[in-house]
Amino acid sequence: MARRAAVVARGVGTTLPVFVDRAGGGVLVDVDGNSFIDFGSGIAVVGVGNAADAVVARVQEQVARFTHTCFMVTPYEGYIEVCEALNRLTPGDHEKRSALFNSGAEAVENAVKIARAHTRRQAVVAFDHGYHGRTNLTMALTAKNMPYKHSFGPFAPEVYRVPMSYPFRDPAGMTGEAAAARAIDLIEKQVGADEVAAVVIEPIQGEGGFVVPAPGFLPALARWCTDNGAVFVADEIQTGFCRTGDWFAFDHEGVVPDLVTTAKGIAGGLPLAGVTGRAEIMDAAHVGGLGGTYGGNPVACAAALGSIETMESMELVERARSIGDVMTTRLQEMAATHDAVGEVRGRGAMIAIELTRPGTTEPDAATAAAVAKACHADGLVVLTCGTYGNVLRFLPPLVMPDHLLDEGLGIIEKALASAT
Ligand code: PLZ
Repeated sequence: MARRAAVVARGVGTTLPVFVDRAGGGVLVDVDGNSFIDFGSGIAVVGVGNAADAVVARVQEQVARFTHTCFMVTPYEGYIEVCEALNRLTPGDHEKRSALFNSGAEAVENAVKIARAHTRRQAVVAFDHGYHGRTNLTMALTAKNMPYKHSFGPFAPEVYRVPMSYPFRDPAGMTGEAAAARAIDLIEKQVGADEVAAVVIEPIQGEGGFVVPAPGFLPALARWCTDNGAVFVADEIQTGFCRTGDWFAFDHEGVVPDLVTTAKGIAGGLPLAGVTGRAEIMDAAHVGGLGGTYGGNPVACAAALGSIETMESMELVERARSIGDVMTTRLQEMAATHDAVGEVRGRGAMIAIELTRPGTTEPDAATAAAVAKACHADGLVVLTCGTYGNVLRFLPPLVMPDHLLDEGLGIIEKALASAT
């Protein structure tokens, strides 16, 4: 840590001062030999594990053949295979195209470029509590000032924010349709229906606090986009690739987005991201308008193919559902005895607890931090999130065995008891 402080910019944070030596099967082992149960998956990345056999084998084979040519200069088959997989697995059976990039933020930026080229409009609508990245345009799309935006402006123009459906904090009984009408009214009055190029939304918000919108919210927004010629962009960067108990969270809603952004879980830990969507929208960008030196790097594509193969062969969609059942049951039991737990929510292996002052919805970030710290000290990696910093989120690798899941939940229970 002293060497880190001497050479790494302080803006790059650290959740745990633990240096990893090896990792796999839901366990991180540090350089001192301590082991940690991993309920973070490197922020929802290593669903298939930190070194899945098929990922390792394909990466080793590819890295020995060639590491790079630049797909825009001389293409290679792996990129095509990843696009075929994305077009097959993302929601909807319409004709699709994909393009590959390096990071989630870059995918979101490109989705906006494509939507603008297609619609010849400029305005982009994003949501309260939304998170889309740390580049200039995606900072503008991201809601939370600290730590993501503070002192980093000015931000990209033509970005408008409207209210999310947040059942725990919305007026009691507000339906998804009513929450959508609230957002749509603002869009129509303040932005103008025929100015909107894209509506960008996470189906379940990640950094914003694992906010699951009320049923009906996402379909109503998607319908509005269709009726008004706006591109409906699903940011599935945190929710995608089996995490929520479907290949993509939008599958659950029965909603087919126009464009889908993916990253994180796509490639078993290697940097890769994608934009996938309707052929006529994707192809609106002119030849040469999309790309980047490393986008769809061959080693990252090999990792993605190994990762997707693992998800299919190990049936990780089903596994995410059963992890979700186990976590939700145990956490609801804890909520019944610890009144600091205001809500247990999420879907599949993407579950969180929101901590509040007992009997209220007043956020309690201090207790969330204390519970997280107690978990860390006891050998469990957990992450906090949420606009108010009061949400503890649990994202175990989908390959984690039941006994470790159980042990991790036991650590949370103990930490809740000691911190409250
Ligand atoms: N969209 C929905 O969750 C990344 C951010 C971690 P990148 N979330 C983790 C941090 O503090 O930087 C994310 C996301 C959603 C976009 C992104 C951005 O993906 O690969 O981090 O650029």
